[in-house]
Amino acid sequence: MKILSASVIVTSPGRNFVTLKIVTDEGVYGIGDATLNGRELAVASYLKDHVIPCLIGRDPHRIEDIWQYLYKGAYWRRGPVTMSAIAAVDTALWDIKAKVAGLPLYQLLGGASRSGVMVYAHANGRDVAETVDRVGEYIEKGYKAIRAQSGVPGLSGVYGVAKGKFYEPATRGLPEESVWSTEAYLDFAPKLFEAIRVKHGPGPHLLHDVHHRLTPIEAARLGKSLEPYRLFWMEDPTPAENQDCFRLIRQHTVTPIAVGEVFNSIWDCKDLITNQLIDFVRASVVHAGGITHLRRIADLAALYQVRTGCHGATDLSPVCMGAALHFGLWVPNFGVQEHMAHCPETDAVFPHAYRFEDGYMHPGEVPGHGVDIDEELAATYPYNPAYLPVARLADGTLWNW
Ligand code: CS2
Ligand code: MG
Repeated sequence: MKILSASVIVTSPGRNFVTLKIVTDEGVYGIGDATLNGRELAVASYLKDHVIPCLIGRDPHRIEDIWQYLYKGAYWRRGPVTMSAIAAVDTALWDIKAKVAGLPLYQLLGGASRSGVMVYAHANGRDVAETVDRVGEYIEKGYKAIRAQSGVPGLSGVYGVAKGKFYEPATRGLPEESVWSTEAYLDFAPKLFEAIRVKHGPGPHLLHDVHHRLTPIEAARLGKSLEPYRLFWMEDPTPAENQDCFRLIRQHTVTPIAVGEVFNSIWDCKDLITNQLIDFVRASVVHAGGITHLRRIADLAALYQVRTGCHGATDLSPVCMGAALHFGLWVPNFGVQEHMAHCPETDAVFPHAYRFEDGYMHPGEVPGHGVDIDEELAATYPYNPAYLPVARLADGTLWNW
């Protein structure tokens, strides 16, 4: 079998997505997600102009060799654009291999380690009361794990709080700017989780995304102040460039820490994992080099009892979600999978076999990763530039969004 052709499909059903389609000379094809929010066209070009010419004529079954070829052969290793492009190729090749084998992808990874993949939903509200109600709505829907994000009094445009029903971070046109205040947030956050526990009790797993906003000592303070509410995790408390700073957070709090959605390779995770500075690694199929590389990250994490908590926001396409659910059904050190539901337009462009049931998702039993793309429908949604927001402090200082 040989790779006959490959194409990049850019579409915008509700939001922008980039998908790679690889077709073999035996008519079997595979697809992979290559969406990098706010920088989509950079990956599309990387694939179209640099990667696809190198794929034609190769044996699609040699997934590992092609992965190494694209990683080492690029000379310029790592980084979000390169690793998202490699991820798209890798995911498409695993899709092909599983289709040829006539098996759902998780069977090729080693079979199911559980009956379903526990997922967490996004409950967000303009204030405590609204957020507490949203949490209740998701409990009603069967979710066992819920992330809670609320508006903070005195702050407009806080991360994770929807303008409408559903939260979508990227906005059309140039980046929106919002003003951030750590003081207002630090005093407020414990009150939110106290209210949720008072209303909904000790049952639900509660998660919170700090979204890189705090300094290490502020993150330590937050973690400590949230301990009474036994969070499942506190996510991205501080930017993870200087990873030694997590030692300071660990010194002060036992609130579990999740990091890694912006990570692109095992090298970004290694020190946090081997020094027991995080409890969950959030690297995803699409941004961390595909199934082939994410397995390596998970295997390293398992040695340190660090569990997976893969990123699954709406800017990761249903193709990524499908692959992530196969990965989540297999991976021995599974923690939880993020599930931010896509809009109906997106779901129509990406028909899929995965389903939600009582707080768990299952990738389905069809051969491959179970997600397809309707190219005709996709073509009716042209690309529409959109950017992630920017945050500034009250004095205008550029801050971490
Ligand atoms: C967030 C994301 O879901 C999350 O955990 O951190 O919504 C993130 O802001 C977006 O994926 C960025 O594109
Ligand atoms: Mg996050």
